[in-house]
Amino acid sequence: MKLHWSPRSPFVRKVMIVAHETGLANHIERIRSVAVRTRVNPDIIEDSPVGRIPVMALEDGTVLTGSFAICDYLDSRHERRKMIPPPGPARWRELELHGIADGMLDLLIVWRGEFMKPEEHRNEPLCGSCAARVRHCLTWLDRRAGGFDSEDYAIGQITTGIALDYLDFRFPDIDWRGTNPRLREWHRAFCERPSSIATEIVNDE
Ligand SMILES: N[C@@H](CCC(=O)N[C@@H](CS)C(=O)NCC(=O)O)C(=O)O
Repeated sequence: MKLHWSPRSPFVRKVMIVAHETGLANHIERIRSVAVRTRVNPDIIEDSPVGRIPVMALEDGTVLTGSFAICDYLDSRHERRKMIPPPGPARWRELELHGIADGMLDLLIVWRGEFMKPEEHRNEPLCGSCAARVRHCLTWLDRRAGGFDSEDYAIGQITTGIALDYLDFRFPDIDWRGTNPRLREWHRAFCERPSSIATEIVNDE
C-alpha cells in the first residue's frame, strides 16, 4: 500500500491513526507529497486526478482518494475491533459523529485559506460564517463528548481529536478549551494514545 502522505495534513493523519490502531502502519509505504489548492502536484495527479491527499494506491492497482475510503479499506484488512462499525445503529451513530468532526475540519481549512491572505483581501463574510459554524460544531462535539467511551474508540472520536489538534496547530488563539470542558477533558486522553503520539502533526514548512 502506497500512501501520498504529509505530516501537516489532518486528513492524512486520520488514515495513519486508523493504521496504527489496527496494526497496519508498518504495511504502508509513505510518499511525502505536498498538496496545496493553488498548485497542481503532478506526482499526486499521476495516481489521482483530484490532486489532493490522502491518496492510497493498492497492490492490485486500485487507487483510493479521500480519507474515509482509505480508512474503510484499512478496516477490511485486520481482525481487531472495527474503526467503522458494520451497517446498523452503531455505524450510523459513528458516521453522525464523523460527519460533524470532518465537516469542522473542512471549515477550518477554508477559514485558514482566508486567514493566509493579506487582511484587505480576506472575504470577511466567509471568515465570519466559518467562525460561527466552527463554534456550533464545538458545542455539538462538547455535548457528545460527555458520552465518549474509550471502548468505542473509532473513526468519529479519531476525527474529533484530529480536528481539535488542527485547531491548536493553525488557530492557537482560539480558546476552545475554556468553552468546551468535556472536550477539553477527553482531548487529554486522546493526546496520550500511542496512535496519536505516533502521528503528531509536524510543521515541516
Ligand atoms: N475530504 C478529503 C479532503 C482532503 C483534503 O482536503 N486534503 C488537503 C490536505 S489536508 C488537500 O489535499 N488540499 C489541497 C487541495 O485542496 O487542493 C479527505 O477526507 O481526504
